[in-house]
Amino acid sequence: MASALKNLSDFTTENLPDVSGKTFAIVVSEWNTEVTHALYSGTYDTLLKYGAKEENIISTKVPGSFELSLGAQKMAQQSNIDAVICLGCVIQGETRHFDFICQAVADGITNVSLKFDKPVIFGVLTPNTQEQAMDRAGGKHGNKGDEAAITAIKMLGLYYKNTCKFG
Ligand code: DLZ
Repeated sequence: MASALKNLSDFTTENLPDVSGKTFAIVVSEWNTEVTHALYSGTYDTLLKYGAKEENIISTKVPGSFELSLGAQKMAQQSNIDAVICLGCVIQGETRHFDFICQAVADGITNVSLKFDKPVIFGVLTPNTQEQAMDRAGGKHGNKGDEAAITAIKMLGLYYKNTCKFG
């Protein structure tokens, strides 16, 4: 399984752009709060660790992951916001809600990102169980919130650097 090979909190941090003047919005789903709060802590701390300023991080809640797209749109349309990070956790259940919500939020977030030409990051866990969720929200597989923060920072590099070194 991929998660056995890769920890969500392991990433390369070479050549990160300077984000000390960039503004981040974090949109957090209230469903599965224990998980989403842990994701939020990971995101917030990682943003600070890699150069973002506390005063440049805006946080807002939405009721569930389905609402993340609209929350992201409200943030992305503000000209002072440079990147948006969406955090949620949809646990596989016996209803078809899982498929509808996951598809909707993935499509919605992608659309917002393309429409506003800004990084809008998919920090949504889609595990089978609560235990798997916690393993990825600061547990044995790291924290998807950390990964979401570093992804936002790396994507901002696309806008502010025009060269890229591989290898
Ligand atoms: C309804 C629902 C269900 C069944 N499961 C989850 C979930 O696991 N994670 C999550 O973030 N939200 C869930 N929701 C709520 C929906 O995202 C949404 O808030 C409601 O359908 C109202 O639009």
